[in-house]
Amino acid sequence: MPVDAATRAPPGMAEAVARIRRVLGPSGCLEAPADVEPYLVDFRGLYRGATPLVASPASTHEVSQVLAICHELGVAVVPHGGNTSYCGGATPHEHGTEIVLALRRMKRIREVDAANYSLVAEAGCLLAEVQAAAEAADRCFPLSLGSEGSCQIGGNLSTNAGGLNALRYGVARNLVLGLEVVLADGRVINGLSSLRKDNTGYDLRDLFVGAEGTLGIITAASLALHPRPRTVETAFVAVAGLDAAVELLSRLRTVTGDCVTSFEYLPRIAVELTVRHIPGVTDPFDRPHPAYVLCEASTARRDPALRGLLEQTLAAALEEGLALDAIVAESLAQRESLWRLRESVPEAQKVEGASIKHDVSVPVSSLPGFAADATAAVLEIAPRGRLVAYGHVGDGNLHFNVSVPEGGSAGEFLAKAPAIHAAVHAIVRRHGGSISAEHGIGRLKREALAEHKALVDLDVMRAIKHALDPKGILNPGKLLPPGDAK
Ligand code: 2HG
Ligand code: ZN
Repeated sequence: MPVDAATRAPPGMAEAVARIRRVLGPSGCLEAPADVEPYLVDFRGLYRGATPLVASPASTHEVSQVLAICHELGVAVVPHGGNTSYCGGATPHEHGTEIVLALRRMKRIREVDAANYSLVAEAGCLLAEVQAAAEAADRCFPLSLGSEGSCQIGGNLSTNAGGLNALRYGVARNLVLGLEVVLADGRVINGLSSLRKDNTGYDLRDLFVGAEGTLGIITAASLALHPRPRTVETAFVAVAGLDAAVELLSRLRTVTGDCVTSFEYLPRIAVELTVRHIPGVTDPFDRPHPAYVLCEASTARRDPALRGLLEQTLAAALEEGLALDAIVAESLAQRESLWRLRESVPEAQKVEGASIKHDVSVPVSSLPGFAADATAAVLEIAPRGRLVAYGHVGDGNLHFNVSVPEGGSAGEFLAKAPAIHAAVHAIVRRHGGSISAEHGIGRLKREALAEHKALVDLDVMRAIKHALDPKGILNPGKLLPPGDAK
């Protein structure tokens, strides 16, 4: 009995809830409205769902039992991590015919193998806890996001999170060695290998990374660690725009021997909004500039020369007019305050009012051309819209966001969202880019996926979904386009 978009609970729901209660006991089941409430609304407040049960298994075996019950009775399951998704991927639908499966009680670091540069973490570990476990072994788990204190590693892998260090270390997918996954019918793939080399057929691990819980539930992961950086230098540089930023990135990568770890771009308005709305944030310079770059370079060596290389490159850039002003952080406190400025931009934009967001990527070399074309297209539709295009320029990922006009009506502005999305996404496509660089598809971008993915790709995705979840119980109505995976 596939659970489709019907608004009626499947006939097996009451029995499923009763059986799950017996398996998990009271500590693993939330049913009171006040307890369930935090699981019903997504991080951005775009969706409000309903559910009769939030099941929180404490072990892989319990996840397996819950899924076996749901599979048998045709009850849909919505996996839920730290609830920091931007696309509503972890929120149940309004009709209340799905149970939520929260991984928060699976929080053990099962193993740290310093010599193998790997660790095994359960899905409910916070990203910050994984980073801390690596650091305690004098290693580094380099995935880093603004939400690392609340997002969970299972969610990071299910959405293939990107974040602030992808330029140097890759995205979540590049940091996984193996996965333990519970399939729709409750069977467990025990793929927690910590090998770097294993050519024994199809790579099942990669199927589940970025699948947003539609193919299986990731319960634990074997993660690749890196040497801990011992020298870290952070610079904040004023530039004229994206052209200058891209040229500066190229120079810094060459001069430092590819030690650039982060390269984040902020237009002037992003600094203005954070200074206006986030207590304690100040403009690092004494006069305004059109745009800025927050750049970090690091190496696992103790290397006093790194700072010199950064300073020399910036001095030459200032001389040529490629950079307009620059500071290199003198202390940990200064470094942290620069990062606070950058990481507060989403919050500041939210406080400022309604916004229309795009999470896109194009080749780094195409960023200036893309941004010029997309800016013109947006301003044609919303002439007073305020462009807040910022982000991970080092890996070609721009959050091409538009804020409501100053003093303008949110309703009128948001009514233009479909036209703005269509225009921006068409330009992304022209520049060989992606309409979702790091936030995933979830519920929000299913229609856009249908428009922008090739038909053959969608066919293969559907075939995989059908093979792994023939009853369509895993996170229905997410990721695959409407009409596909119910
Ligand atoms: C970031 O890079 C996040 O700060 C959020 O991915 C982006 O709010 C956004 O659009
Ligand atoms: Zn981002």
